[in-house]
Amino acid sequence: MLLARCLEAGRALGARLAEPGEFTRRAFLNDRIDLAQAEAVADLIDASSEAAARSASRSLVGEFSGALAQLAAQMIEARALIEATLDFPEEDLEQLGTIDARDRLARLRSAVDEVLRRAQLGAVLRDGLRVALVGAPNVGKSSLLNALAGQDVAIVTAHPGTTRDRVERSIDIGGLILNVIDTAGLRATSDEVERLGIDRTLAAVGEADIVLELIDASAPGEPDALPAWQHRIGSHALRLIVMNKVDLSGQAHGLRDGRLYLSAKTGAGLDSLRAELLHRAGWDQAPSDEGVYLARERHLHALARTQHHLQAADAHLQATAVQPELAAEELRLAGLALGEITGQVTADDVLGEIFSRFCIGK
Ligand SMILES: Nc1nc2c(ncn2[C@@H]2O[C@H](COP(=O)(O)OP(=O)(O)OP(=O)(O)O)[C@@H](O)[C@H]2O)c(=O)[nH]1
Ligand SMILES: [Mg+2]
Repeated sequence: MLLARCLEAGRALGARLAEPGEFTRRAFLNDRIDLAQAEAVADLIDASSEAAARSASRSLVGEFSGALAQLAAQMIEARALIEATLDFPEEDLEQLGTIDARDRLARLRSAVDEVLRRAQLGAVLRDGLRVALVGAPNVGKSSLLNALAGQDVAIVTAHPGTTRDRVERSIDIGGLILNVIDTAGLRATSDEVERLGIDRTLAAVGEADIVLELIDASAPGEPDALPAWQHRIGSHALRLIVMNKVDLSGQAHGLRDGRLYLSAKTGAGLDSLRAELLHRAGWDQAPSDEGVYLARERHLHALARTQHHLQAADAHLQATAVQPELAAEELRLAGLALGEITGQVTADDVLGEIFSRFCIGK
């Protein structure tokens, strides 16, 4: 109440409420921070895990921007070298320059690769991965969700067809956020509610980054024919078969022949599943969140375009058809693509889009 009165009094005196992200935007427009740092402010506020928060604060102090600045400087050097051969087109100088430039380009490209790799890991850290639990009724999907979450999130019963709505829970495993989606078991059914649930399952499969296909290891033979669902899996998605209920089947738990054997009931094999998920996400190659850039989709696209132009530049320096002027132009375009990340060259509408997602007062 008091706060509202204060605001009212302020407004009566001519003040206005700040727009979303207005303070950060001003810092950016006054060159105190670059765009990647400005985005890191929002990422820090929204961070969904401790690792994400640590990574965002490192971007905020300029770690990501510093790596980009180094790439930009190398790019300018390479371009200067190539342009020099244009000014002095004597035969040997051109040859020498081309060899040196290709060398530099190769180094530059692997440096961009490395930044892109860290940014891709960071994108996972930022947004998490969507994991869908899919399988026939009663195989233990809800039990597995509960076991991973460490609490009873979804209803478990011995009755097939228990889950109808999709149940979602965000779970932190070793700093990686998994949005695990439990779904209705797949089977042919005449029950309308269950059928609607199955439609949701199919939608969840389409959105997933990782599909865990559960099979009851204690039930002999394959389950009855499930409705076709495999074609719903996205092209980028990973698929892992999980054999559940090993406490009943008597099999050992762990990873074998690409299948993960576990018991959602006793918890045996859960650690192997977590380790495998981290591995599949590429997360075990990152020694820690250190050196991972909390990148956004926008950054990944810009880096991919940078990479594309560098590749084109290299093609123009190939011995059979050396065209240094085209190579220099590609390097210039690569620099522009990279500059979009830090906001050296960014259209106003992109800025509007970025800052409008901030909360007011930041
Ligand atoms: N012994 C044993 N029982 C399990 C295990 N996992 C699940 N169950 C039992 O299997 C039954 C079905 O488990 P749910 O987790 O509800 O299975 P669901 O796949 O979600 O089933 P729907 O929601 O009907 O599709 C329950 O009685 C569970 O207690 C396991 O690893 N071992
Ligand atoms: Mg269930």
